[in-house]
This record gives sequence, structure tokens and C-alpha cells, in this order.
Amino acid sequence: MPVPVELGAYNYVAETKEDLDWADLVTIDLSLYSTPEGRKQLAHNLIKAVREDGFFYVKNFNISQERVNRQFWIGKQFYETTPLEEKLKHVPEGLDNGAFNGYVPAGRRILDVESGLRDRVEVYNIPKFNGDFKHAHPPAITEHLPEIEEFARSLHSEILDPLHTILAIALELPEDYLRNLHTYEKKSEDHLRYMKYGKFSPEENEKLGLWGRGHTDLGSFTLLFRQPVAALQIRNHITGEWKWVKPQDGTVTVNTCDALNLLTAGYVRSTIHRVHSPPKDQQHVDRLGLLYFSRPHNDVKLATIKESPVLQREGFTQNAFEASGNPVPTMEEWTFAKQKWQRTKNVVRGDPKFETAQILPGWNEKVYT
Ligand SMILES: O=C(O)CCC(=O)C(=O)O
Ligand SMILES: [Fe+2]
Repeated sequence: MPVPVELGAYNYVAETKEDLDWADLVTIDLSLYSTPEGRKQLAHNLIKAVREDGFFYVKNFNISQERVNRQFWIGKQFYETTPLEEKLKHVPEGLDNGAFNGYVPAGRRILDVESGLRDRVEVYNIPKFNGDFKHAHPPAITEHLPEIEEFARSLHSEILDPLHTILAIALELPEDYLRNLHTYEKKSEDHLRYMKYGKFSPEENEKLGLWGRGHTDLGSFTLLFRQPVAALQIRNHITGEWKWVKPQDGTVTVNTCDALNLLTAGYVRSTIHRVHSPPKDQQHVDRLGLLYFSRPHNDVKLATIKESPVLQREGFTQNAFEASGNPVPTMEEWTFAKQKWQRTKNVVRGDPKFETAQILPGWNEKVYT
């Protein structure tokens, strides 16, 4: 088992040399955030990103690259040093019913029926440190828990609070409107995730094409820290084209998700994205992801925000639940309905019963290929 030469060192693999069809995405530069004019400019840029492209980059967010590297290192040593038996002790009770904090083992999905190939994705999710959640972890996580907590809290203060502020400005809402639905101290199902995609052979990759089919995330914003193995692709909202998301130095890649879509009756689009098998020169390595999933407080009702003059003017006044007269879920109800569906065990890729399943009255899910 490889032992890190230097405590906390994390070596990223080389970027691909292949000429992939990269998406051209907006970058939100948070160094502009400190002045009212800067925030206005950012609001203008952000709204284009979330209505047309799907993903955007954020840079200059006051969290050093060393701290991000440390998180990748913590994730890597967790996967390299924790025996499966220990990891399995941290599988959440109720995983099949939508529970997700702790360890989710690989192999829950069948990717190719003929060969029986299953997914190789392992996930370790760490909930908020606000007192609402138990924090029993394997030693490789527990040893670093204060650092993990500090990092997770800084994502809120340095990235998510500014993004919620800028988005509120774009919707002509009071600046703190969305921030107040996402405070760190109140209960919500946010989590920090170390995610490992085990590699497949070139022949297996050829057969699979995609490692993960197109989907939308269920929360507010998802933060994906830069890692060099190309695989993430987005579908442009306007053209419907799939493009690769290029890892950019010093940035975090962000997408808007279902909760913001529901709160704005579709004005903020939920990013459609998927995970492709990596280019040939990166297929020999495992792919380690560092992600943060942010969500509104559990008790937020996902009804259209009525106070936004922009939504009123543009005619975004009813989301799908409101339009069909079905009960509007709270964030907690929405989270567990969608998670239960996402985590369904032994799903066979392409099964239409799964891919178009109704997860709540008035809402059918969709998988994109
Ligand atoms: O690994 C990635 O780049 C994306 C993962 C993802 O879409 C997800 O976990 O929801
Ligand atoms: Fe996703």
C-alpha cells in the first residue's frame, strides 16, 4: 500500500493531451464581490451561466490550494488505508431508503447486462457539523475531522454565501434572501464527499462509454473541486450538445441544481451532466473527486419565490408541483424521495421503469444519455 512520502502531499495526475470538445464556460471571479458594482457584474454573469450553460467556474474564493490539496490527500488516504470491512461498518442504515451519510460501496448498479459489469464508484459523505448529525467515522477520517469541519464551513462562508447573494441580486431579491434559506447552523442535508471512481480496462471503457448517465443534482449548488481526470460532461441548455468540462487551475466547478430550479419555477435551470469514461491517456488511473452538495434547510417548502420581480416579469410563477396541483414538497421530502430513487440497488442501465420513475406525485425523473 503506498505511503505518502510527505504528510499531506497530493500528486495530481497529468492532464489529458487529447483534443476534447471542451465547453466554454463563464468564470465568476469573487475578487469582484467586495463592491456593489462588482456584485452586480457577477449577478449578470451568473444568470447567463445558470440559464444557458449549466456549469460555471468560481475563482479567487479565499481558500488556499494547499487546503484543497489536503482534502484530496485525506480522501486518497481514506480509500488507500481503510479496509473494506471497516468501510462497510459505515454504510448508513437505510441506504436503500435514501440515507446517504457515510460510506456507499461500489457495485450497486449494473452497467452492462451481458458482461455483468457493475459500477466502481465509492462514496464517503460527511454531513454538516452544526450538531444535527452523528459523526462516527473510520480512523482515516476521524483523525482529520477538525480540518474537515473547518474546510466544510469555509465552503459556506467563502463560496456558497457569495453565490447565494449574487443569485439573489440577479433575481432582484434582498441580498440575504437565499443566504437565509441556507445558513450553516440550521438543519439541511448538505455534505462533503470524497468520491472514488475505480478504473476500468480500455476494453471495458469501450463497451461502457459512459460511467454515469446524465442527471440533475437535487440540491442548490454542487461544488466540484478541480481534479485532472477528464470525465465530466455537461449538456448545454440551449443547444442540447454534450461537451467536456475542462479542469481549470485554482477554480471550483459549480452547477445549479433542482431545489433552485423549483424555487424559481424553472428560471434557474438544473444542470444536466454525466460522467464519461476518461480519454485514453487517463484510463490507467482511479479518479478521485472532492465535492460539496449544498441544499436549502430541510423545512424550506419548494414553492416558487413570489417576491422576485424578475420571476414575475418573466412569467416564472409556478413550478411543476404548483402547476399540477400536487402537494409542494419540503426540501427534506424532496431530498429523500430523490435520493431513494438515485440509490436504488441493482438497477440495470437503460431500464425505462427506473429511468422515468415517478418519485413524488406530480414528478417523474429523467435520465439522459
Ligand atoms: O464526478 C463528477 O465529476 C460528477 C459527479 C456527479 O455528478 C454527482 O456525484 O452527482
Ligand atoms: Fe451530479
